[in-house]
Amino acid sequence: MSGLRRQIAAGLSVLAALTLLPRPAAAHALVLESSPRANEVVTVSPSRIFLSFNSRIEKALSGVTLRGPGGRPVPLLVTAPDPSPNHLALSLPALQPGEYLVHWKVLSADGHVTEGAFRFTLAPPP
Ligand SMILES: [Cu+2]
Repeated sequence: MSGLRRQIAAGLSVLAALTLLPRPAAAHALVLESSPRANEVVTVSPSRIFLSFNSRIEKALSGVTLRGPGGRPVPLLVTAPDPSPNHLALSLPALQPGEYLVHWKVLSADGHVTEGAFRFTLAPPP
């Protein structure tokens, strides 16, 4: 092994050790609960999207987008702010049946940006 390779190998093992360290309890924001729930099939157009996180989030620097059937963006209406610092709630227009993708990206109180996505389906009328 050349000196450079040895240094790279040493660096990689330090990195590996760091990623194995336990994380602080105040972890970055993740969705604990949502409405609609991930992969839920709803029969009535939901009036809003609600996300509950495991920590407080910076709402001004956080956002949610919604894509509907065919990947078309769905406008999310400005709604009365949810008073909880852990919650995001957005009003929805009436939705057409089909599959929807909710994508959220938030800045949590610990300074980390996290993002995630989940789907729900609005079933066609019977
Ligand atoms: Cu974090």
